[in-house]
Amino acid sequence: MKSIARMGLFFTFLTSVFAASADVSFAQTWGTIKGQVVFAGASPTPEKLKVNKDEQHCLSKGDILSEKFVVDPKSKGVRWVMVWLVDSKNPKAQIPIHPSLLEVKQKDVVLDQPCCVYEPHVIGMRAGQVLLTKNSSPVNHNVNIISTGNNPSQNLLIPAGKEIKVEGWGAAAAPTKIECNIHPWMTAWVRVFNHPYFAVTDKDGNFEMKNAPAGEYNLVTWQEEVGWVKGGKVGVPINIKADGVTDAGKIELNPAAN
Ligand SMILES: [Cu+2]
Repeated sequence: MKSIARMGLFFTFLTSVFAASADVSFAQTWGTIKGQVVFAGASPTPEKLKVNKDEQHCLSKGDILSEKFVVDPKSKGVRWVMVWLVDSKNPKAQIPIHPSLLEVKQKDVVLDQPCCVYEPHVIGMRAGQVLLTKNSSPVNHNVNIISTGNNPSQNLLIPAGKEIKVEGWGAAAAPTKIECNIHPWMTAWVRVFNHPYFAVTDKDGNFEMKNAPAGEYNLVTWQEEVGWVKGGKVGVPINIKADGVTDAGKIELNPAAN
């Protein structure tokens, strides 16, 4: 008799839990965010890097240019800037994730080095994804992964045509830097998130995030040379509209201001 009463209580509890979670999912709406990171002042002339190793291969597609500031002279857009959402009150809090994005469908994120430059130069990853470090070139490279905290720190030699999977990535406040010790001009950056609302700007400085939670959030912007671009590590407020596009506008990157 006692156990039946207990079971009854348990079912009442379960029903209320399901009702509560159904309410939450019903209330949550989603929208798209877009924006553009633009360079303040005159576009910098891309610096030609000193290539003094494996020149025949490394320079086979022309000079290698610095990726510290990749600015499109026409649009003023800055490439390789990382933009992401955080909770507006607590930057470390988990933010709601759209049901279609809960599962991480793509397991591997590729970092290649086809011609003495890491491609892509900046990577955003979700916790649990695997960094597939590839060397599709005819010369040896290494991938020196430098993380703080619990993320991987290892120096891997990747022979020509080979690849190595690097696992064990969790969300981290600090970026991971990647260097090649054979070709010291090669660098790449990785940031890892516990949600899918991050983007790396394209050649015109544009970014977009789809199915983001509607409501008050903060938008954080980071670039390898200047660091925090606007609002520091807590970012600036953004009110994400439901069922539409919220334009974050132009975010100015001004190296002189940092
Ligand atoms: Cu290399």
